[in-house]
Amino acid sequence: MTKTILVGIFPQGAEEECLRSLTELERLADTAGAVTFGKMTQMKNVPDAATCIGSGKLMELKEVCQANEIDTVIFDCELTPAQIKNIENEIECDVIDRSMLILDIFALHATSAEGKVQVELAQLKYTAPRLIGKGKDMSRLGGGIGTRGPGESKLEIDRRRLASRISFLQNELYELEKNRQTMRASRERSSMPKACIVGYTNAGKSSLLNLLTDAGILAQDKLFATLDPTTRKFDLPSGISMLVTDTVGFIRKLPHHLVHAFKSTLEEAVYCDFLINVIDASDDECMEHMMVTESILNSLGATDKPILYVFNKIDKCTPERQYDLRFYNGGRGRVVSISVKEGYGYDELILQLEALCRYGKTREYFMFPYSEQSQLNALYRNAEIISTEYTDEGTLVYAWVDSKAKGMFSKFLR
Ligand SMILES: Nc1nc2c(ncn2[C@@H]2O[C@H](COP(=O)(O)OP(=O)(O)OP(=O)(O)O)[C@@H](O)[C@H]2O)c(=O)[nH]1
Ligand SMILES: [Mg+2]
Repeated sequence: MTKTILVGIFPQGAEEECLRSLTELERLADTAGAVTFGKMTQMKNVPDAATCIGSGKLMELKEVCQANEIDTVIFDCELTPAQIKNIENEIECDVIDRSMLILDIFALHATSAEGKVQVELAQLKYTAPRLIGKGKDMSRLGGGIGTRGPGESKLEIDRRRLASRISFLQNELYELEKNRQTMRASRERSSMPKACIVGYTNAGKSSLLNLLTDAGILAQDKLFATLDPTTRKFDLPSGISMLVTDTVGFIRKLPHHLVHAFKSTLEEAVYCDFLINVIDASDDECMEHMMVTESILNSLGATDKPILYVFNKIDKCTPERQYDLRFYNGGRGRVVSISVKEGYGYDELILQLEALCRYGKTREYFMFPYSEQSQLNALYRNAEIISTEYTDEGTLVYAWVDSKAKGMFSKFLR
């Protein structure tokens, strides 16, 4: 077990936020297999250019580390390669930052070829320069927390090989992205409504897809359990079939390189008809989590879509919290409270999903003369049929259609 100390700095007046962020960092460390020995904070409006924290605090950190045999110190803010080197020289134990830790967890959890390439690419761009900066014997690195490579392989760091490995992986990723685009294009062609489950990490996104479709995705009380998107068909009771995609979760201060490397995965949220934003309502910081999610969706360009806010884990909420949630109006979306674990709120969830599947659609009558059978079949593929009646004139169909289908069959409109 790696023994760590967590360090955070905060500008004047932001101590509480800093402590909350450190609590989350502790969960990240735990997910990566480290135990947190203690936390240290310092009020500093501007980080020290050389060592992030001030020199007095650094001495204090050194003493604590040496007295307690600390293996790794994790900083909650981003550190430059030079800062890492300077701090390590002073305190004589490994130093990593929050981004390196997150990348480490991603490396541990990546399973698909695409996921592994995405993680390694982000690590080579972010972590590797920071490890090289340490100026240690590189062959000895690559075992501890913050320095693990995707899957079984260890992150190899060698300045000479870095550039060529990056360009190799970029080509590799380009090929894999083409695959993803082909899959996406075939989904686009189907007329089924497409929803993407988004939200903060550990909110219960995978559990929700499992509940709806028996997808069998690994859902656990760990951050970033899911990295690879999974899409499943879900048949609503009314007969509408929809496609639901579960994706990687979000977190505050998500490393920039990770967002960039995971762009094609994250873009699942862009190529859907509506979003299902799952929120852990039992978490005291759920409103903050919603803001983080919103801002990442913003940066991906996915904010123009209808959205369903799903407050999950209601079973763990106090009655007061449950009461408050009833009055949350969702800003730009619909709201439903559920407990995936207890099955609470399922019927309401289904009603909301049905409404969203019909978002932007209208109910129309079409009359198809018996000579236009092939057109009638085409309508069946592109609409949700409510009723069909055979009259003297032809087949009278009543259906939910979107504007595209309405245009396609406009000459049969009644
Ligand atoms: N009490 C309670 N726990 C839940 C509920 N829904 C999910 N969980 C638990 O929350 C944890 C996280 O669930 P996941 O489905 O893995 O969450 P996720 O959003 O997919 O998380 P990542 O993929 O790691 O981002 C698991 O331990 C679930 O068992 C719920 O309604 N109530
Ligand atoms: Mg998940």
